[in-house]
Amino acid sequence: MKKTRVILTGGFLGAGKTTLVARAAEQLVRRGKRVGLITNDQAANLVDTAILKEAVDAVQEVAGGCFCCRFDELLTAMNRLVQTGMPDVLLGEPVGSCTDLSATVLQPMKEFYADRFQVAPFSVLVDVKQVRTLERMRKSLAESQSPRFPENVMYIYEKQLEEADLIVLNKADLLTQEELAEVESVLKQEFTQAPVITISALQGAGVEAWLDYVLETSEAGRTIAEVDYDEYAEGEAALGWLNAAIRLTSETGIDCRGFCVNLMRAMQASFREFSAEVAHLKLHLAADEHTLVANLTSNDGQPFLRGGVEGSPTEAVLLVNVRAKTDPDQLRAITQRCIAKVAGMAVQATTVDLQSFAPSRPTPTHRFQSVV
Ligand SMILES: Nc1nc2c(ncn2[C@@H]2O[C@H](COP(=O)(O)OP(=O)(O)OP(=O)(O)O)[C@@H](O)[C@H]2O)c(=O)[nH]1
Ligand SMILES: [Mg+2]
Repeated sequence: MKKTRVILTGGFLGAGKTTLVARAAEQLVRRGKRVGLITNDQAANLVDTAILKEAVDAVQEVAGGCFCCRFDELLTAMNRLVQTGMPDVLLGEPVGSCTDLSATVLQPMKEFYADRFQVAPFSVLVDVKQVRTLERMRKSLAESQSPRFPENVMYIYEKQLEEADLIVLNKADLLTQEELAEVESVLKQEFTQAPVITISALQGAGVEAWLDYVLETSEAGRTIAEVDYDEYAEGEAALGWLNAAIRLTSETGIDCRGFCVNLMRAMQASFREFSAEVAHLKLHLAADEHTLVANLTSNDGQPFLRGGVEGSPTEAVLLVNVRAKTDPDQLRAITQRCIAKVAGMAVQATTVDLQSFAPSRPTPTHRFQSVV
């Protein structure tokens, strides 16, 4: 039986996993490969699923917990994709606050399902800007700014890198060659177990080379990091999580781009006001078969928008996903207040579904102590 190659792409919230998976899926299709994608989150209404469905049809979602705690659901999703599309390659994106995936997902997959799936080296994406923050923390050079996230959140970030088979330094377009070389050398010194490859998932540089590597290299899950689950759980719980689906209607028509820009700005202003550092705010607005996506990955960053909706539709569906260092009640209050403010009198915003919570303690289905 032909085996399906499984490429898992981890890394912290906002590192660029979905951008890479979407681009890789398109390149694989161009290479004549059949592709299936699997998204993952703690709750429903995923922006990532909506985005990736624009890249390929075969997308399955594991929602309601991370791959490690929902291992059986992950396998069900993988098998469903295999049965329906006979894919050559499956690409999976674990939750960005998740770590210990080598012990809890890669090893069990190798041990129990080697007849069906061939696991590729585990790639961990890292945002060039985030590495610089880590470097400053390490050197205790807080400069004028304090670290974006508390130490227990940074613990997860470091553990992710420690278990990587391949570190993928992303957003290379944001730094000069000199700065990139400096960041690469920090990573190589700190995380000696994995080679480092530099890409720009957004612009495409290095993505073909990354694909060649993960398609051709067979060693996967080479390292299991030592993870203290108390600290890991505390780090995850320090982040508030919110997923919502909102129906927008207006008799006079909705200025979709204006709505998204204003909502991003209003939420960014509130995050700053309440010192609620955002890890990732994602919006997906769909109307009349068109879509618009907006992202914000730090309180002092620029909102990123792509896509667009033509004209002024009278109805739209907005998905809002937020992960920020704040408690879930405050996150809910900020989100609801900002949506109401931006909608004003002209647009009616009806909440179809809204979940806000702090992720609960991870309890993996399997947890291997050693590499198989
Ligand atoms: N400049 C630049 N931006 C990038 C690059 N890759 C991704 N981004 C941007 O980073 C933001 C987050 O990207 P995503 O792909 O959604 O990140 P993610 O890792 O999937 O985030 P989560 O699903 O929240 O964990 C978006 O605004 C992307 O456009 C890149 O190579 N360069
Ligand atoms: Mg994503």
